[in-house]
Amino acid sequence: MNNNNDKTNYCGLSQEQLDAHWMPFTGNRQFKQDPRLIVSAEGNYYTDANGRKIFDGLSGLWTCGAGHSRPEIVEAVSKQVKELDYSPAFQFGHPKSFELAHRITELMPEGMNRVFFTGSGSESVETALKMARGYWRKKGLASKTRFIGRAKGYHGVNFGGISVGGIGPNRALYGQGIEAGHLPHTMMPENKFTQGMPAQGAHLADELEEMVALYDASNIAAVIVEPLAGSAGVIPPPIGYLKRLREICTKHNILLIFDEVITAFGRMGANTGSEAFGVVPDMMTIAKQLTNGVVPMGAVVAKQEIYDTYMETGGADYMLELPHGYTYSAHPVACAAGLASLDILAKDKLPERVQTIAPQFQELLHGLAGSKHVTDIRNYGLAGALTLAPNNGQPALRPYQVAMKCWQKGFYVRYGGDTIQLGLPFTSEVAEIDSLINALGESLNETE
Ligand code: PXG
Ligand code: PLP
Repeated sequence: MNNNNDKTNYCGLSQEQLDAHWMPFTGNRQFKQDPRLIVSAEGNYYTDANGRKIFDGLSGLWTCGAGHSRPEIVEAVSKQVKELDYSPAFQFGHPKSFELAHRITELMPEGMNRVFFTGSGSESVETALKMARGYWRKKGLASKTRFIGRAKGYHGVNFGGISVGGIGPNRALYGQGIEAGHLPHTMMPENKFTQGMPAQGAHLADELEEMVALYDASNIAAVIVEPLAGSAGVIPPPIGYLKRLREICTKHNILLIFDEVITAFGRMGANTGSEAFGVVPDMMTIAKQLTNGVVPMGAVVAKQEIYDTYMETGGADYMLELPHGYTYSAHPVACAAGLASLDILAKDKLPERVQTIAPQFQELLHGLAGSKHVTDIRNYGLAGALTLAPNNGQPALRPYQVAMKCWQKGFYVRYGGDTIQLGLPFTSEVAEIDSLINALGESLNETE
């Protein structure tokens, strides 16, 4: 039982209360011995239970790029809860979902103008995969069911997402998934310490031709990749790689899905990764930054032709064209948060701001190149990561130790696998980035 007279404040929580919550992607046993509790947030900072200010070096979980507790979003959400707290998602609508869908399409590449709302990134991925299979069936090509993902890919945690995903530990416990193949990842030893997009590696996209030879295009529904791989430790695409994937997909009549749950709405210094890297997919999954993390929400954005195919083959007009949807699809409170958050993105010109400060972030981050344990550094926009050398065969140990030291120094960074990840708020000042990198450098040096 925690004792509130201790120096450490656990907000009066008992061990029973701590144990009751089975926490996601968390070392539960370790956490509950010494909980790291956050009690409030404003701008680029959290306040922890001991009243310490902590710089938010990952914008929540890549969610809160515009900074925390933005008054515009708080007001929009409060007003919405009072006015319309919930309305049925199926067969009835409310005005804000249509407004938000249209606003999203204005930020998308041309032709990507149909938006299907979900409650998260994982739900967006499942939705996109189902839409792809259904699309081919409706085209009379029912054998096109297989998906191609990529090693190190993260597409959420549901069965479709882990099947196309390429992070072993996220799959190992769960048995048979859906039919998928995996392209090789693009992290090459010769690209170590590259600033921004690596020059080498476009040829890795040609592996898709090998997979087409193996499975046959008549059996492949879609390729799904993150334009920049986030969770696996910020892996920017090699120059020319995405364009090559696009060409091969087009040639073989395979849909290309960009999973932009992390990359959409500013982090790449553009409205989308698609815009930043100059390649247009057929479908895109989005979430996180859509509501600035305030209310859970995701979406799939599809090319009009995909939507039209469903409409044209939908039968009588009272029939459902796509038997799919979530209780919380287009939740009114999420829509209000989304509209306010996209207003801020435009009003404060956040993608431009990211573009402006990204070179300074890059320079400071790569200043860690000589630090203890660091074997690689990667970055693009306001996303960056370090790979650390394993300690006695334990790759995940040092990142955890380094992140804990950063936390003690007043900086929140993400640790996962053998990497430390940074996803700075778009509103970061260069002095804040400098302090964060200094704290990270000290923490690396203090770690065995
Ligand atoms: N696709 C991608 C590309 C993602 O990054 C998801 C799907 C799943 O979204 P939901 O909302 O279901 O979690 C994600 C989520 C990290 C980290 O630290 C990344 C994610 C989630 C939590 C932590 O890299 N990505
Ligand atoms: N399980 C049951 C028993 C349900 O009734 C529902 C929704 O009605 C779901 C799961 C799916 O929930 P959601 O629509 O929030 O994904």
